[in-house]
Amino acid sequence: MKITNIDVIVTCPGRNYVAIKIHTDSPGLYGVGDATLNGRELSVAAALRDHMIPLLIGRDPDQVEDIWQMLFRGAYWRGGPVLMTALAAIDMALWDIKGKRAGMPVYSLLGGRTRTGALAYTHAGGQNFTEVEDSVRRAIAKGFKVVRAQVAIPGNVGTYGIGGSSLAGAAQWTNQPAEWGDGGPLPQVEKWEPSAYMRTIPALFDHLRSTIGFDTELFHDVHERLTPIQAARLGRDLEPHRILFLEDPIRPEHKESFRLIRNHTLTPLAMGELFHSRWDCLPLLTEQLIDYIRCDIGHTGGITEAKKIAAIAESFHIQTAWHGPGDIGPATHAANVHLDIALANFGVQEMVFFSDQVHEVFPGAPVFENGMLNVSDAPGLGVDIHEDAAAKYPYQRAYLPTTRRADGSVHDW
Ligand code: KDG
Ligand code: MG
Repeated sequence: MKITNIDVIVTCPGRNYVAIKIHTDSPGLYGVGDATLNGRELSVAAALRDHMIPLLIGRDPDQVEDIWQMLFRGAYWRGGPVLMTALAAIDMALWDIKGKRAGMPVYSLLGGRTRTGALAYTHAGGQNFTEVEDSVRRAIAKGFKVVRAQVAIPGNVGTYGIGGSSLAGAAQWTNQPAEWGDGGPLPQVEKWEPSAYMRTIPALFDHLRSTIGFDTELFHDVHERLTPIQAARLGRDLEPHRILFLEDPIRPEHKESFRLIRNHTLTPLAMGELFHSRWDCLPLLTEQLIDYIRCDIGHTGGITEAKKIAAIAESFHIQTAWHGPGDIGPATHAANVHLDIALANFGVQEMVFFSDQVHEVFPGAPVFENGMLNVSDAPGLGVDIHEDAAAKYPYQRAYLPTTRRADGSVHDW
């Protein structure tokens, strides 16, 4: 069997997505992959079209590992979000083809089902503690057993994640207008200061635990904004609230900084959405510095790399919590769930409810029921792409917000 051609499809059904379709010389057999990198969509599309796709025409789509190695090591230049997102898309589409050829869902190829579904979490947020409490209660009423909680920080502008909306395509960060440059909208600029944040988050969880109780798992995403000692302090202050984990407490570059946090708190830690390979994860896994590894499969080279990361994590008692926001496409969400229901050391899965427009373009996303996500038994990943529908929604340039401190200096968003 041979790869005959690969389409790159850029579409904006509410937000931008990039998808690929790998065609084969077997009539009607193709694979679908997600190549979406929020705010850098066209860079990934160019890497695919200009550099990777020409290398793949005529190759045997069965050779997933060999193609992965060729595109990663064989290219000499390797790693980083753009190339690893492009590689992930190809990898996912090849697994999709493999499953369709075998007549099996991808989770069967990964070893088969180990659980009835993937425990899922959603996002709750609000301007104040009561709004967050209401948002958590709505999530519980929908069936969620695990909820992430974020609240507006007094004095800050445009706090991350407080929209509380898990509807992909909904503008999640609309509390500040985007600036306009000559070429169209530029990023929103948010303002963030640590001391109010450090006081507010433990108070939020005081409120939530005293109103909601301890039966629902709650946790918080710091979004890489603290220094290690601030993160250690926050982790310690949150110990009485028994959160599931503190997500992404520090920026991703110096992994060994987690030693300091770990030495000071029993609050479980999660990290990974800004990692791009298993080597980024290694120090955190081998030194047992975190409890949940939450790489984005769509930015880390796909299923082939994720199963290796999960295997290393399993050896060190670390569970998976793959990144699953609205800014990655349904094929990555499906890949997440295929892994979740096959892996021994799955922990929890982030999810969103896609809009009708997204379902129109990409039918077959995982389904949420009773607190869990599941995929169908359709062969492959189970996600398709309707090109006619995609063509109705042309790409629109968009940026993630940026963050500055009160003195105007750049901080991590
Ligand atoms: O594009 C950025 C988002 O993927 C990220 O902000 C979402 O932190 C995130 C999360 O945990 O879902
Ligand atoms: Mg996050």
